[in-house]
Amino acid sequence: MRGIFSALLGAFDSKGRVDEQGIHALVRHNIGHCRVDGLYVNGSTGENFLLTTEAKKQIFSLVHAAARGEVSMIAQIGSNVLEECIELAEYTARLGYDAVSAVTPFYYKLSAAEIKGYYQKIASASPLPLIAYYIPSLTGVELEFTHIEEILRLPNVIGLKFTSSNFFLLEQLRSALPDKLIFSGYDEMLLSALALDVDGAIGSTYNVIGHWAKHLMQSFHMGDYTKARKIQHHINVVVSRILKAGLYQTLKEITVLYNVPAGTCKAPMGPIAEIHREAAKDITAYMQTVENDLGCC
Ligand code: MN9
Repeated sequence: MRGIFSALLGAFDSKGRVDEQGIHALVRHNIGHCRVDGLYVNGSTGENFLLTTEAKKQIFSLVHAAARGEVSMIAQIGSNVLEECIELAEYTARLGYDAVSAVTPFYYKLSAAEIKGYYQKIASASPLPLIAYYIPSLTGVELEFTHIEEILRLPNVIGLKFTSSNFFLLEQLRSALPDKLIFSGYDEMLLSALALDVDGAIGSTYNVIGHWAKHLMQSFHMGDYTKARKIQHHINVVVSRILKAGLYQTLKEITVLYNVPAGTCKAPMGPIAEIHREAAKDITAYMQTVENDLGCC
């Protein structure tokens, strides 16, 4: 449960139905081409918060079958509905996932004690160990150091997916909790997070450049910081172009150029349009020049 994990993209048809072939192809591309160490399934990148419980189960099952036990698997089961969290934790445990992860509950302004109670209820009911998912930019939920620390010290909570640029907070958490797994969530900050001794990273761009992130991590651990900075720079060029055109649509369109039919996004997210297709072509050409230059990927 260390290293580079893709926050797996979802694959849907124009009616919003799960695209089974697309999911299968995405999983194989992540494992075969991007060589990721693991998959983080039904997170933000998987459009999880637009899905019915049935669609979530369908994706958990399809992804698990396509991965054939070759990589570590984390199931994001967090939701504002505690009964659903527990049902999905039990479901993914039966499928054979390695861990579950749960986003902080959002929308209602819950107190820190209520959020801790949410994690306590999931962790005590879940057959699988739990990784808390902190992403204040999307949930609007900001937690203080002591509150996150208390959550991570709950029984059966083994780690944190930290998608925040608050590296003051990240350093405090790492120092206080040396035995917990901490995954960095912003792909553009991977090198900075490695300097604070994270155990790995979970990100959306790893669906297309996970192999770059793996190479960055190896360079960092071998002490080649010049190389690590160079790879981070290339990752950041890709990230900024993808963000400018539209994150999930552009990522899917890049995978299409690698013969992965990742379908479209699920409404109310917009479909893939010309702007994403043009950006994908331009980014893929850039990726190829980088890979020739690095001679590594
Ligand atoms: O899983 C991802 N966050 C979201 C983490 O999708 C909201 C990141 O990988 C970002 O997409 C990426 C670009 O900012 O770092």
